[in-house]
Amino acid sequence: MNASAAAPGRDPALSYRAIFISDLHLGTRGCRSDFLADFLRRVSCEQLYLVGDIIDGWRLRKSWYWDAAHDDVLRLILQHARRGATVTYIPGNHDEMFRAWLPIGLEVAGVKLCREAEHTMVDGRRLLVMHGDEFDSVVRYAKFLALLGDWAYTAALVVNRWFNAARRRLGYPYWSLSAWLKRQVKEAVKAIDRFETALAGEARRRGFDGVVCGHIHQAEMREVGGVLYLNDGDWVESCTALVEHHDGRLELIDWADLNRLSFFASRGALTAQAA
Ligand SMILES: [Mn+2]
Repeated sequence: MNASAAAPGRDPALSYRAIFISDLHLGTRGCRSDFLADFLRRVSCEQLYLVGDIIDGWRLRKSWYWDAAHDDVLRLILQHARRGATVTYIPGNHDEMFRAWLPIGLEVAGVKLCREAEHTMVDGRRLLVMHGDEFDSVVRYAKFLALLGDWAYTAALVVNRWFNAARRRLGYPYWSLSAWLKRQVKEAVKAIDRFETALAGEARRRGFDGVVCGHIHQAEMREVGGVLYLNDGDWVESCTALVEHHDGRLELIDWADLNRLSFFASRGALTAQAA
């Protein structure tokens, strides 16, 4: 069954058995909803997994950003469901308000809400599908710290500019932000490694052949301790999706790179052209 492949606008070369996307962060300015809508418009699939942080609820409470492309994304996801794709929505930590609905087994407009899912590949291998924040001790044990982290990152860059302007006036040398960032990157690499090891370990313990997750905005496809570690990335810092081809091949798709889309391109340019 693959009726959606014949639908107008769909590219037959972009027909997949399964598509995994996460960390869209709809409702924020950071979401590349224009690129995402382009992706969702052109692909077709039998199974679509939304692996968390789809709608950004934390920010939703403070500020809210929504444009036509954000509407398109929701409309296109529902369209995939209507055309026969099995759509599974696994809430993440930014859309954890949906986790309250998990016990009743909610299904809305063909979109099924689950805490985690199991995906069986065409060759029979079983993948555990989860967002992954369960293994992020900072987010899990101190939401306050995580919120602060988010805010602090943006603030740090602004502060640095003022800080160095003041230092210059007082005759002090420039305090290197790049050195500081390098230290942060080193720590981040270590954190990513711990995250990957934890997720792969969970899959192995529970007898799965691999794990599909998101959360850390770092697309990856590799073997960790004998199981597959598959991270589908994000649609904020990069525009990536994990797909399973009809023949069972797994692939990480970098949509911006594949289509030579520029992150500096103005929003709406793509939407206008596709409309
Ligand atoms: Mn997350």
